[in-house]
This record gives sequence, structure tokens and C-alpha cells, in this order.
Amino acid sequence: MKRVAAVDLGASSGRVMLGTVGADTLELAEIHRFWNGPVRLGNTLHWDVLHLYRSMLDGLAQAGPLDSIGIDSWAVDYGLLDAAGRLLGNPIHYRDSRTDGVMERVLESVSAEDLYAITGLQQLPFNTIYQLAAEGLLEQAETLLMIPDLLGYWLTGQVGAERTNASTTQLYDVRARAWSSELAQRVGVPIKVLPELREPGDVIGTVLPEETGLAAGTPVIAVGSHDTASSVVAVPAGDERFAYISSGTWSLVGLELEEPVLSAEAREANFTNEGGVDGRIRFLRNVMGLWILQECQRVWGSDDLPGLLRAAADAPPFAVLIDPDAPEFLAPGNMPRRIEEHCRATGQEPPRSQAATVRCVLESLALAYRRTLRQAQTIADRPVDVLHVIGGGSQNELLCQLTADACGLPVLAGPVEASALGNVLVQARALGEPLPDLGAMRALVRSTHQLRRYQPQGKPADWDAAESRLFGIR
Ligand code: ADP
Ligand code: LRH
Repeated sequence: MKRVAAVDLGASSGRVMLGTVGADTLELAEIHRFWNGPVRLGNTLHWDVLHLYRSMLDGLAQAGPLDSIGIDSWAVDYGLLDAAGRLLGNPIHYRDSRTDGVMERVLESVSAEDLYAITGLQQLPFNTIYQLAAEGLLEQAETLLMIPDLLGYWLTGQVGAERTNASTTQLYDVRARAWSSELAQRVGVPIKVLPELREPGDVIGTVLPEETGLAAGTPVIAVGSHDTASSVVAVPAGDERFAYISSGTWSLVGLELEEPVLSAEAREANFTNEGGVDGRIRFLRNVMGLWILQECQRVWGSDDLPGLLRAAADAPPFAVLIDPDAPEFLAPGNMPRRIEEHCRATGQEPPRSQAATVRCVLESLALAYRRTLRQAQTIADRPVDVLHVIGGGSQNELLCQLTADACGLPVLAGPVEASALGNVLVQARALGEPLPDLGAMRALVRSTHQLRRYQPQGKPADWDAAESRLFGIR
């Protein structure tokens, strides 16, 4: 049996989970959960990185003796270190407005076609490359560390760039599997700041006892440090042809492939080819996800999500629809008002109640999933038979049912803590547990976790009509 800690930092909460892994055992216990989110300071949105560090240490201290520690977090964001290893500035949140218009500027010096041919990455305005083009501290920087690598550095003193998260920067060559010095040069990023790549499963170092107050000697292991990479490891798929939605603050909707798809079709449909564990490719698109609902709840001051979802289940279907990926939904703010404005701008009567608003958000997300999955299957030429929904959003029964209905596919929901499980599994393998490949890891998740099945219901024609309406207003 191995006893490992998974530090899993999502955009809405961070957690330290204790994982116990053996031949037929895969158990997770929540040791510590803490708030995470944007902190506005002046005009800039930051992450509270020291709160995350402190909370991580608190959780690890409570976890007791550990065989190892692994860290994963959301992608694209970073901290910069100076030559003495000191943090330069506080890491900035990807929803900050400093990248407004930057992508367009960068595309004047590197074409979208070249960028895609090298990186295979979807265009998101906050990709690391665009953040760096807006960065004021780059000249003083010696090292760039993605968030999990930064926390790993503070735990061990060791510097490196874990590959799955590096692949989200848009500075990584997806075919050469290396940093793209050509791109770095063309956008003015000194190549020296990009550290040596490390693999999921590599030992980063051992915990520094004096600096951290933790037991000396515990190894810190690189996992799929991009949370989505870790969560896809824990998709409980067998040998069926599957798609997945990693459902949390974002909905990451797509397929697992062996090779990237870099066609013009994939680029035009804005699909990404992110690097997965064991060299797999996550061929997916970001859908705005439950962020819209989180922001509605914040504005309404309502943390009774189950109550809101019950009311939404009784609200009339297909009353109004939004394009959840519209840029106005990206930044924090008054989301209910933005939904109203979006409805008026698209000639629809805005929702009149919280229940109607939630229904609108969930149906619109289900339609976005349907469109994304259909495109993914066509572009990658990979038909699927089943859709796995994993992450916090897999607990949303209404959304799971709407997703099954909209996509015309059976949905298998769970596990909820997929990222933490993927994190734990990669550590356990590195420590010698017999988990030779993703198939073995997924079989262990399947045999130890209860999944909930949703069969498509209702009339497919209703969703066809809703989709035509949505395209009509886009
Ligand atoms: P992230 O890792 O991005 O922070 P999570 O995977 O933790 O996100 O998922 C958070 C989301 O899960 C919340 O925004 C919420 O919509 C959903 N969620 C959490 N608990 C429940 C629940 N009991 N029922 C339905 N949905 C839930
Ligand atoms: C999900 C996620 C996603 C990224 C986004 C920034 O937490 O890592 O895969 O696109 O955050």
C-alpha cells in the first residue's frame, strides 16, 4: 500500500487529498479544502499564491507520514523568479484584462497557422504566450515556473517544467516534444527562462524540512501537473470508444488521441492538442463551463446550489439560450446582468428568475458540449459510444441528463475528484505499484468508484431546433 498526498488546485477551490493505493485499493480522503479565486488588487486580478502555499503546507502537515507528494493545478499561469530564486511579483490570474487585444498584436508577428502548426494549441486570449507578451517583469526574470512547478520549487528547491502543463503555454512544440525556441524568439521570450522539461512520474526532489516545516525526506513527484491531464488519467473508461468532459470551473470537452491533429479543420474549429500523461494527446476545446453559474451564485449571494438546480429542473425548457463561449462571460463580474444583456442583444426575452437563468445556462452548456463533441469526432475521425463526465460538475444531475439528451450519448458520471485521483495514480506508479499503463489505472478507478449512468431521453428534434436557434443568434 502507498500513502500519497495529492495537492489539487482548481480555479474555485484547492484541496489536499490523501490517497491510499494498493492492488485492489484506490481511496481518497479529503484532508484540507480551501478557497481559491481571483483577488483584485488595483486594476489587476491576482492569484493569492501565498495563501495557496500556506494552505498546501497546512494540509500536508495534517496528512501524516507520506510516501510522496504530487501537485497539479489549472494551466497557463506562472510565476517568475529572479537570479536569486526570489518570486518577482505575484502571479496574475488568467482572467485579468492585461491580455485584452494582445493575441491580435502577437498574430501580426507570428501567423495563427504557424502557431498552430508548431503548438497545436487552441487560441485562448490568456495562453501563457500572450500573458508573456503583456508581462512587465520578463527582463528581470531568470526562470519561469508554471504554478505547480512553482509550488514544487518552494517545497524542494528544484526547478523544472512538467511536460503536460508546459504544453499549455503555446511555447511548446507538440511534435518535437520540446520548448519551441523559434516561437520564444519570435515573441521576445528569452529561451533561458524556460526550464528543463520533466515527465509525469519524475522525482522532483525531497521536501526541504526547515523551509516547509514538513518531515524531511518525503519525495515530491511530478504528476500530470495540468489538472486536466490528471483528471483524464482517471476517466474510468474500459475498451469502449469514449469522449470526456472534465467538468469544473471550465468544461474541457474532447477525446484522447495518440497523435496530435493539426489540420486546418482542427485549427479553424479551435481544437487544442494538449500533452497528456504517457504521451497521449488531449484533443479538446474549452467550454466556459460552470464558471458562469459560479459567478451568478456569487452575485446572488446563494450557496444553495442543490436548491437552484431543483428549481431549474422545474423551469420551462428551451426558453432562452446563450453562447456560453461569448467573450463577455470570461471576466468576473455581474453574470446575471451579462446574461440579460446577451439575451437582449440576440433578440430574446431575458430570463426572469434565478431558476430560469440557471436553466438557460445549463441548456446552453449542453448545446455547446454537443457541438464540440460532434466536431471533435468528425475532425479526428473518431466516433464515440459513451461520454464520461468527471470532476465537480459530474454531481450536477440536471446538467448530466441534459448533456446525455443533447449529445444523444449515454453519460457516465464520476469520479468527482478525478484530478486528485489521476495525481495519486501517477505517484503510485512512480513508487512501484503495478499500474503499467493508463488502462490499468482506469481499471482501478472503475473497480473502486461508483458511476452514475444517464441515458438520453426526450426528443432529439427539440435539441436540433435549439441548436438551430443558437446558431441563429451567434
Ligand atoms: P475546479 O477544479 O475548477 O475548481 P471542481 O471540479 O471542484 O472545479 O468543480 C466545481 C463545480 O462543481 C462547482 O462550480 C459546482 O458547479 C459543481 N458542484 C460542486 N458540488 C456540487 C453538488 N453537490 N451538486 C452539483 N454540482 C456541484
Ligand atoms: C482547468 C484548466 C483548463 C485550462 C484552464 C486555464 O482547471 O486547467 O484545462 O484551459 O484551467
